[in-house]
Amino acid sequence: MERAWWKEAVVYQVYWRSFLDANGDGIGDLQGLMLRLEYIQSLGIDVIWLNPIYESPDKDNGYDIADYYRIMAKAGTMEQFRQLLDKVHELGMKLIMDLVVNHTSEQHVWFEESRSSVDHPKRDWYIWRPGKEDGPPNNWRSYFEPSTWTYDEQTEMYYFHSFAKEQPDLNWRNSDLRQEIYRMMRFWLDQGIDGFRMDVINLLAKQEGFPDAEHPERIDYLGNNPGIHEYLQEMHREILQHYDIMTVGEIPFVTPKEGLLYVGSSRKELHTLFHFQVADDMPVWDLARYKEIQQSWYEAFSEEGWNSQFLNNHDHTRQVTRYGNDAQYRVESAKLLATMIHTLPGTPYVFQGEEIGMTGVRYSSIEEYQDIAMKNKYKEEIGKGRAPDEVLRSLQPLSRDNSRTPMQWDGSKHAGFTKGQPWIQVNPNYEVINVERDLAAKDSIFAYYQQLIALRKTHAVMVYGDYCDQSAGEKHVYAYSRSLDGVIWLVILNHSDQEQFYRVPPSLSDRYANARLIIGNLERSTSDSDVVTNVDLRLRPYEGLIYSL
Ligand code: TEU
Ligand code: CA
Repeated sequence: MERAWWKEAVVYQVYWRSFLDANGDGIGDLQGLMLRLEYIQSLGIDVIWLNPIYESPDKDNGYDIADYYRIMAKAGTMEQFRQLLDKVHELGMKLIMDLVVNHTSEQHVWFEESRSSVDHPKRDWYIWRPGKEDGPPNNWRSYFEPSTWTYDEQTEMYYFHSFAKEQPDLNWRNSDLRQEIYRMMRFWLDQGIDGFRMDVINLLAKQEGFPDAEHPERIDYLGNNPGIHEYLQEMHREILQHYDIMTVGEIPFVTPKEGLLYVGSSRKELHTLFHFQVADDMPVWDLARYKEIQQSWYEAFSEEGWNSQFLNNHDHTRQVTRYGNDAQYRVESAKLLATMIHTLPGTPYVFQGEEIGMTGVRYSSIEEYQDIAMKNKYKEEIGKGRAPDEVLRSLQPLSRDNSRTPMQWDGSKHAGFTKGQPWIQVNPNYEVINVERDLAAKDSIFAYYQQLIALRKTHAVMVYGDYCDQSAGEKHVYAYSRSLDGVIWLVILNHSDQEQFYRVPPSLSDRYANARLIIGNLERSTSDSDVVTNVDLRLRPYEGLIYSL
């Protein structure tokens, strides 16, 4: 496997509007991030991924862009951005930006022009179709609305949107549009940024003719359509190959085999991807499915291709709440999940606040929620006559706002996030869960992340080692080895709130007799006697261990 800096890196995702508010308007900003770069660096982070900061009416928190060349006032100014980028580099880190080119805001001047008349030269930059018998052109559902089509009176046609109606999709068949996007990418790369996280990049190509779907609720017809690889190869040829950057595509609805088509090095498209098999198939922890997913991606990427490891981001409920145990075993399970993410094959991501074990939130009324996906879905379900309370309860566990609450810096009002009124309510547990407390404690989640991340810097086996599942048939224990040039690491993870026994497989038991503990998430004294018999290891609830064999 070829070596590369973006394979060895650990990426930290900054959802800036919830990170730190420097000017007291209740919204995080670039100045706030600037003030905490040393904090991020102290964790051992190599790359920061910054969610969209471009000019936007903010219907979908910056994913509805009105001007790709300007920075939204809430975030700050271009001058501040340049300072930020310089300081990131001075501190030895890199910065990648969100690239949102499947759609723009309806307030982008391109869309205003496109909708103005059927003859406008930019008409074809978006997707327009006449309706059918008083209805939309087909039966597709969008991510955030019951239909992908919205009727526009000006020209009496429908436009297409994969997300909200305020986010019309661009027409990538138009080569002028593509060139304009490449020009914009060049602009940002020439500022010195280190790459892109590409928003729903596999949605760019649309199905020919927009046929009705048999299962409109699956929405998978939105992605991976013929033409997508030509677009990405063109983008690579024109732009990406000329820079030493990292590209990670957000790619929903892909199997490992399809995923390889986006990130296989011989394909000349992207470096790595986020797939959503875990997020989509596992509303709650499911060890058997998780192992299967890891195995199949590992096999698909054995020759070329590179995975990304994450369990949460700004769209998905915080991992300790969703996949760990955020009550009795919050600290233990947060560290357990970290041990896993940082030792599986692929580049690991840390979503802000994960490093102190921040949890999901349950607001008591729909008014406190801000997320457009949540609010639209709520309206739709109420419209069907369902009881408001029940709808609220059913949407809470996976609401995107679970991960968007302000970063909890300390125990003061609003968790030290802002001196004003936060744009979204702080999680009430901030007095117990906050950065100040974690930094003061030796055995904190933060300290554990520091150690794990430091290990990656000195042990190539963590990055490049061959992966092998060592826990076939186990119901609660996930164990796997990573091996490289004679070094073998064995990772053993108890994903349950009960004691478990793990039997080291015969093929490893000789070496296990001389095992050295690299790191564990619970205190372990020699009297705990690691080894119960020669090969049976007693694991406490949510215990995670890495041995060098
Ligand atoms: O998210 C796209 C999105 O909703 C999916 O990738 C989803 O997470 C996946 O299918 C798993 O179910 C991106 C942004 O991250 C999100 O915040 C934006 O709202 C959206 O695109 C539109 O730009
Ligand atoms: Ca602010």
